[in-house]
Amino acid sequence: MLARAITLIESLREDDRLGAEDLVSRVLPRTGRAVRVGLSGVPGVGKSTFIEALGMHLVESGKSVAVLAVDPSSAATGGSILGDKTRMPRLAAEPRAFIRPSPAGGELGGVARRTREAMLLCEAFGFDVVLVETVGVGQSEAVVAEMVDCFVLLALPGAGDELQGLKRGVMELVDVVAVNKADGDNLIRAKRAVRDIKAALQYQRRRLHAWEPRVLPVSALTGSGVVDLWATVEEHRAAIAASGELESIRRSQTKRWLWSLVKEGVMAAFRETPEVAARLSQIEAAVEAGALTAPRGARELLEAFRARLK
Ligand SMILES: Nc1nc2c(ncn2[C@@H]2O[C@H](COP(=O)(O)OP(=O)(O)OP(=O)(O)O)[C@@H](O)[C@H]2O)c(=O)[nH]1
Ligand SMILES: [Mg+2]
Repeated sequence: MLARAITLIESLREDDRLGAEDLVSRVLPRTGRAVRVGLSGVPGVGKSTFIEALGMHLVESGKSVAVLAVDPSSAATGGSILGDKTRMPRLAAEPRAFIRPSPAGGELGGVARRTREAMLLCEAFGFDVVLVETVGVGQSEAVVAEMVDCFVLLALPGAGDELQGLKRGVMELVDVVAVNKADGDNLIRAKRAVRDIKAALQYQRRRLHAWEPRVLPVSALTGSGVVDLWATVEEHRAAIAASGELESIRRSQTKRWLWSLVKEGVMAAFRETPEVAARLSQIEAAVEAGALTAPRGARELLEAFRARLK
């Protein structure tokens, strides 16, 4: 039923839209209790393996967990729904777990259009924890950080900052950095990476009053550090709940949700306006060819759009 509900809210069909809106409004009063965790990292860092380990730990401690994995198959990085399912074989077989891969849909650098709504449905269905997995490409980390309580970045031992997706903008969003693959020959390098990332985080403005970002080594493969990581997420949650920041974060997230839907609707209306549609490809081509400047091209299209609104 949950899978079908998510399919409904993800539907692009015009005649599904009202039903989807209705469903979201009706489940909304039943949401808000789950712990919402975002998980990101470069391809191959071990997100799927880690979620399997963390998910099993949660299930074994009596919690139910929903995983919303954004399928990057359409992005340049490769990967696939099947790949993810086969990397979470134990969790996929757990009755208290739900795994939902969603196509990234080419928008927002790898986050499904309706991940936020899917997350709310999972909460309404009673899941204690919702994990949103996304590949760290484009704007996806920011988009995910904007819909969760706690944002966890998986990093690799010993890779350069650029390789890690440790872009400045991303480091400002993290609540917890987990240096994965801290096992075998990697152990020493992982410890060094933990130290380096901690040092880098010290020079950065604190985003929350009640929480200073933590860095810890984990191994999705052996399971070491997974329990500590979850304890850290719970500590984070308790701290921001006590400071009132959980409440304020969620309020501002709801406002951004409104705006993202408005933007989406305005863009759709823009493209669907006949006067715009009729000139769009010509203007795009002219701008590409350098025959028309981008500001002029944009103005022409926006004037056509505004004229229609009057
Ligand atoms: N040694 C070691 N290998 C790991 C660990 N976690 C994952 N791996 C391996 O790293 C590879 C990539 O792991 P995935 O879990 O598929 O990584 P991912 O981040 O989900 O990758 P994408 O879905 O492609 O973005 C696999 O071969 C894993 O077995 C770990 O803790 N230690
Ligand atoms: Mg994966």
